[in-house]
Amino acid sequence: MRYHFNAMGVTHLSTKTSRGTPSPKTKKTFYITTPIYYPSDKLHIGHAYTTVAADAIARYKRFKGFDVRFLTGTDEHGQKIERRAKEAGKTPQQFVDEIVAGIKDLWSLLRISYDDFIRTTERRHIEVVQDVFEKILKKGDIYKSEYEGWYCVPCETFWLERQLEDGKCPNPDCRRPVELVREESYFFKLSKYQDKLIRYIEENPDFIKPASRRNEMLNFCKSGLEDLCVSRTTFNWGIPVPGDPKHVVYVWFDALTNYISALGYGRDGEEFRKYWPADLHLVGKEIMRFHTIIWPIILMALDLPLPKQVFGHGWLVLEGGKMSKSKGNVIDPVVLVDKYGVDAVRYFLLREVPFGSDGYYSEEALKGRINSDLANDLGNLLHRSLGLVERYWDGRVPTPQAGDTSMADYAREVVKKYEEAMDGFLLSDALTTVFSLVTRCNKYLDEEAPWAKMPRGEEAAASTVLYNVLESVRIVAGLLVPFLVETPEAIWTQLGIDESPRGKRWEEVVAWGGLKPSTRTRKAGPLFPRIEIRTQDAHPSTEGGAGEAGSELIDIERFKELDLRVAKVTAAEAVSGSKKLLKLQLDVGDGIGQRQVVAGIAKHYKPEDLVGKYVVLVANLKPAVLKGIRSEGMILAASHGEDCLRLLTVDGEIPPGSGIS
Ligand code: ME8
Repeated sequence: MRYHFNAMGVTHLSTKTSRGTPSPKTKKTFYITTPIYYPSDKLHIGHAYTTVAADAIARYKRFKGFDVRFLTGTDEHGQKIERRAKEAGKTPQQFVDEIVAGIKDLWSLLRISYDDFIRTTERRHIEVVQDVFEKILKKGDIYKSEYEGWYCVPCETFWLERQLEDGKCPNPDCRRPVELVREESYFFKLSKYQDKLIRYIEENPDFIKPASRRNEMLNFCKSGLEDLCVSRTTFNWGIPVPGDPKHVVYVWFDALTNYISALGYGRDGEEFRKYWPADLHLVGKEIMRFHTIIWPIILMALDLPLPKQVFGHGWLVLEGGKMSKSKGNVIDPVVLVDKYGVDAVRYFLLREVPFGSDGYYSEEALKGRINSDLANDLGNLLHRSLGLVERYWDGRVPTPQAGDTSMADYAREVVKKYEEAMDGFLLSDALTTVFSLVTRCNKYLDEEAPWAKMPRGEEAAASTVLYNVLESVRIVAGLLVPFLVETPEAIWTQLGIDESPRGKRWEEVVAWGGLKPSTRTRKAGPLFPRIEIRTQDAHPSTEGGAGEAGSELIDIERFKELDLRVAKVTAAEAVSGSKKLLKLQLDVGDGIGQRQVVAGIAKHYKPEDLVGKYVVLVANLKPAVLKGIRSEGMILAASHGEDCLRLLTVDGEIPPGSGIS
């Protein structure tokens, strides 16, 4: 299919309002874009990575009070799509319409908060591309000539003979055969702008990030830019060149223009004036060249300001290399969200890979993150602190006393570091910082052991500890707002806060002291249920079904989940009304402190025989209540039938709290 012109030819667009520097901005704006996706296949988890990252940044900026414009969309023209449609027995338009609908569904599943979705087959885009092409043509920076060279259809990229690798596409991830193209073409004078672009990159160190990609692009420019072929005549599925409709505009020239066509460049100009230049183009590293060389030169030719930053993130790869349909190793994000939930998938994508570098994807790593960070560290912290509130403070947030500011100071430091990371778009660093606060809280709770303070009558100190932990958790939920879409609300609800942190002012959410003492808490089920990691999952190549002996084995990682500690019995007494139970007080060293455990050993040990013994405690067992007495862990014993039971002890003295492995 080819776009038809009306009798008047190309629609001419008003440009009066769109030239030059936009008018001064009254409110802080933030314009962020993702690449526009090829609707040629179903999108995989690698594609989702770019968009989830952009979404987290957009949400953060909104939280900080910016007027955000977040754009994504689809790149629907070109030879690749035309061929795929033909193979599928569809017209290109039918073909892309179906896939685009699926892409939009995926973005709503992942809760991508885009403000606009541009399709390059929309009239609003086509008109702007034709206008841009014509303007540059009139200026003399596009000229007609003859192209003879190589073209890679899967990459939609022109290559010079000397760039090919063994006669094939030099893109290390493609290496497919290239096609010889000889046709009349329009060329864009990249060479004319080479020095200007080099100067610009050198004078604006933030324009290309991370720095390694900046050097790569600078070297590329310095090696000499060739004029770029910007039209094709051997297929139809594209935007016709104005006044010469046997040519269609080169798909990258067409696609890059989306960043301004979506703002109505050359039309009423309102949004364009407000949001251009873009604050951030977020793209994968393999398309940096298009975004930091071709796109800036198009903008220079139009006398428009350049985007403030192009950030090239790394790839999410599998052990066998990059995901691709041809390798048959694509991971479907829909399946993962279905299995693990949207927040777990979003968390994993943004936490696992240092933003900017490549990172490995595996389902084991995803499960590991869910279990260790979300279920154990965060979920358990909330659960056990609310458990203590229920047990000792009648389910109400305790009132802190002045004095212990250690957690408040720590939280303030975390907020500062988090802001620095987020402002540099270092998403995984920001999450690491948030979870350092979670870890600190768990440690603080263990060290301060409010459950031991209460029986000693140190209620004021215990209240302060609990308040500090709950307040830190409230702030943690706030800091997770850009990343997770359900969990921050769930945490605030359990803390008894009726509002959502989303939509509240940033300053208010992160300021220490937001949680009101006496608030009635609402402890609920775990935030993230632990995922069973079966041996077969960890070793997918292991043969054998679930019924075989091998499947009973656990791996070392699973064993390490047990926190086994040496504990010294400091007191023991019978539990009234029970013939089986003894109540023990244990010293578990400086790290964990005192623990009270109820053990079913009364038939085998007298209380006085136990004091001074070194026993083995499972320290990370969920607390339980036996005969109305709280038991914080379990001591291990060997048993043989009903009558024979022997406690596990250690062979000689060792400091209480020592780990057992
Ligand atoms: O390049 N890991 O579209 P696209 C991380 N239409 N990111 C990945 C990835 C992976 N395994 N696989 C893909 C295009 N991506 C053009 C863009 S913009 C004017 C035109 C990222 O659908 C990739 O790096 O091939 C890119 O940023 C995005 O998905 C879209 O890729």
